[in-house]
Amino acid sequence: MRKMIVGGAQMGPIQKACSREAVVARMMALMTEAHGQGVTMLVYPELALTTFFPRWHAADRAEMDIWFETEMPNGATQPLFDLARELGIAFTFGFAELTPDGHHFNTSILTDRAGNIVGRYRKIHLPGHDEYDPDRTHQHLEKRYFEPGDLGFNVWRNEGVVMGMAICNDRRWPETYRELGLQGVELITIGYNTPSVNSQKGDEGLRQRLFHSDLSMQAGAYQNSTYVVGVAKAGTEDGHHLMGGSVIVDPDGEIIARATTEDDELITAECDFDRCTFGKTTVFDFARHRRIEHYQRIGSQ
Ligand code: ING
Repeated sequence: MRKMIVGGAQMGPIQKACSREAVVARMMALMTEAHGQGVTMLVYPELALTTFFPRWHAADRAEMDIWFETEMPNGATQPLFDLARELGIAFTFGFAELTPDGHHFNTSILTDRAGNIVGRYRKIHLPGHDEYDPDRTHQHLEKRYFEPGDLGFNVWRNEGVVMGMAICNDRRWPETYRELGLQGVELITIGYNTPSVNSQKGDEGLRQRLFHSDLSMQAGAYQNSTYVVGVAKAGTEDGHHLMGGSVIVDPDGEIIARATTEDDELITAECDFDRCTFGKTTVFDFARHRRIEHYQRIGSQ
């Protein structure tokens, strides 16, 4: 019986003026609350340490390097790793990564319950555009400030569970889930920062945005018989609204926990990872049922 209480640490807005230290203090408060509820695996949002800076255009991209971390853990985040070790909580969180050789990624790391980093993922599906777009009401310049991830989709056996990571826009692409599903994933963590107002189509509204977010994660969970935990950074950052809607989805695609606010909010659910086995050995027994000779091969249109 592999049961674990999993937590989603939704975070409210982070203003441009907010320091890393103040943000980490909020993350530690959520971790302490999670400990009180028996959580041993905690999921934080995408770009959890800073405001969602890709909404801003900078002519000189190097101006945005202030939002990036050059090492992890570092001075600002070490207290979070120390607390996790003390409380015995594994966690994932997203941050902007600047590598020693000058590459920029939208990154997420995974730790074990002793605070050791056991996995790293760099966001592969970057939405938006790379040059200022005057036709948009809101800029979404992830393609300007990040390179597509170069590590692929991987899983790690962590605390007895096969875990994988994705980030935000990745959750809208079925390939994300299937690449992890083919590796036997049982828990997919997905932090996100999703603007509630579309910068292209007329405002399809928050309701449909939340629907598409749930739809994507519920389908991915069901079709790969895995838990999926989607965790928002939410609320209004310097006048720009990000939707909430953090959820925990079970291997049948059912939502078993959902945030109700747009602030720092902990959601939890008891996850029994042996429940992933049924789907993987029946309806979604990939070896028995998939017919890859009929599927699109890499490189073909
Ligand atoms: N944000 C958004 C996301 O995929 C977006 C971008 C919003 C795409 C709405 C399509 C529709 O949730 C990030 N950071 O990827």
